[in-house]
Amino acid sequence: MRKSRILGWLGSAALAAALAGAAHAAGVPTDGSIGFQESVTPNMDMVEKLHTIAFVIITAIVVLVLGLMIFIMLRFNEKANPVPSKTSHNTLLEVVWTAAPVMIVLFLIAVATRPLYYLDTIPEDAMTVKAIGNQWNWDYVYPDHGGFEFNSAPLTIEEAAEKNVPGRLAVTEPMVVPVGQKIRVIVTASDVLHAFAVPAFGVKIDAVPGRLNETWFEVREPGTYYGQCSEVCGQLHYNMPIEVRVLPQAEFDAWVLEKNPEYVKNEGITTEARNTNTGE
Ligand SMILES: [Cu+2]
Repeated sequence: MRKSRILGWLGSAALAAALAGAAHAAGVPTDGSIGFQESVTPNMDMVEKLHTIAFVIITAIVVLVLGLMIFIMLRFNEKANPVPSKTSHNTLLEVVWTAAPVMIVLFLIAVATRPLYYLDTIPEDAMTVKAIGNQWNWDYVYPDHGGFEFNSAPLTIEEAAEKNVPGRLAVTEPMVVPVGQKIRVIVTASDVLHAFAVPAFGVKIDAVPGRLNETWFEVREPGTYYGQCSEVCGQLHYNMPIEVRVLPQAEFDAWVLEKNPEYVKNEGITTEARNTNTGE
């Protein structure tokens, strides 16, 4: 009975793996899926590529070490090898097992440097949104659009079901950004440690009280993308979602107009206008 249950589990895992590619909707986790959410930013593309390289290397190491262990257990156990040799050194072997890991680490450093630098360098023409973590919701501030701000709190499971949006992920008012534009997110917290994380964007950064962290992304596809606070921050940490709505520029401008009519009237809202205003 136990065997059939294990076989059943293996079968469903294999099926889930096979379906994983197709089953992934952008921006939302799906039941039974394996691997990352579909990437919608160059940032996540890089993270994914690096992960694949490291994963291949890790798998090869695991297979090699496991194979060696099994070989040694079979070949050199007391029964198969009653009189052990007294060998204590092998210069060639020692050089190889020192040099090989060093080469692997150097290779990983070589392939990781460019993505790390890319993810860490905020483009100068990025639009800024500030995200402030609170126990247990987020505040968003738009300093480039007159500094309006609003709170983004989780919906209850009932409210989410009523609106037909994902529970524990959808919020009262999402962060909104334009598609195809570089977005700098300045992240901080008002009380304890939180973390701002959106898997489809390849973004995850700590929100630390009294300190500003920053990250950035540029989304290719309009849509709604979900993330969660990713630093254990207290009793309701499990229900501190992040929802980002990515809109075409015109719709984003209309949203800004709705949020801050005064600013739009006085200063205009296009990126060009903003850059002229700030003298960039
Ligand atoms: Cu939190």
